[in-house]
Amino acid sequence: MGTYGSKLRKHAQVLMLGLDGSGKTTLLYKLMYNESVVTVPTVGFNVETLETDRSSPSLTVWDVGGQRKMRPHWRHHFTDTAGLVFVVDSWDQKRLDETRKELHRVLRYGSLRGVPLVVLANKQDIPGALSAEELCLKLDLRPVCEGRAWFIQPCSATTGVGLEEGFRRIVYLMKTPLKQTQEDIKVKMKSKGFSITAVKKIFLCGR
Ligand SMILES: Nc1nc2c(ncn2[C@@H]2O[C@H](COP(=O)(O)OP(=O)(O)OP(=O)(O)O)[C@@H](O)[C@H]2O)c(=O)[nH]1
Ligand SMILES: [Mg+2]
Repeated sequence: MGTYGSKLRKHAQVLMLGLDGSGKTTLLYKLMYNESVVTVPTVGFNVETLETDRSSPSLTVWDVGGQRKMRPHWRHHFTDTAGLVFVVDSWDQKRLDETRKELHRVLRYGSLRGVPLVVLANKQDIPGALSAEELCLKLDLRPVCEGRAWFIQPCSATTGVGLEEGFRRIVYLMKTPLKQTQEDIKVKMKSKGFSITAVKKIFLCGR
């Protein structure tokens, strides 16, 4: 099943990174408890387990602080990462360049080679937020993700829209051989009846 497939057992580790303030902690707790929590910048990390359907591993999600001083610690979490979720503040265009640099830097690490990636285009509830398509271009996702299964998912940690789809997608990518194209994945998910409602039922039954 390839490099990342071998790491996919009963529990799979998903590493969630992104600049400070991108919304990682907010979305983790929205996903876990459907609650909007008041966050403080994460110093260190939060770790939570998300239950999935029986045919998929449960996810141990590591939410690591994104402040500048925290970023050198990101690499200590790379080993055993089966899936990477990178959260972007889609509204904050001033930090896009910094976002792109950090994402590209992470993807260059050898220990993350072939690890599937979902970029969460967060804060879509704010007027003026860039769309997933715009971010895809501005972050140079296509070239930097060559040789890796990846997807960009619009979402809002405030409303909860798109969060389950994003995590459902990382599970799917972790289970799917790399050679399947993004188009194949779309078709297959549709034929399996993975509608948003179905996702709600199957995924996160531990809620
Ligand atoms: N409008 C809006 N605000 C959001 C959203 N997600 C997060 N926020 C806000 O963004 C701020 C930062 O959110 P956090 O979840 O603490 O960000 P973080 O990525 O965990 O930041 P670090 O822990 O410093 O890495 C908070 O004020 C959140 O309420 C969103 O989808 N929409
Ligand atoms: Mg945080």
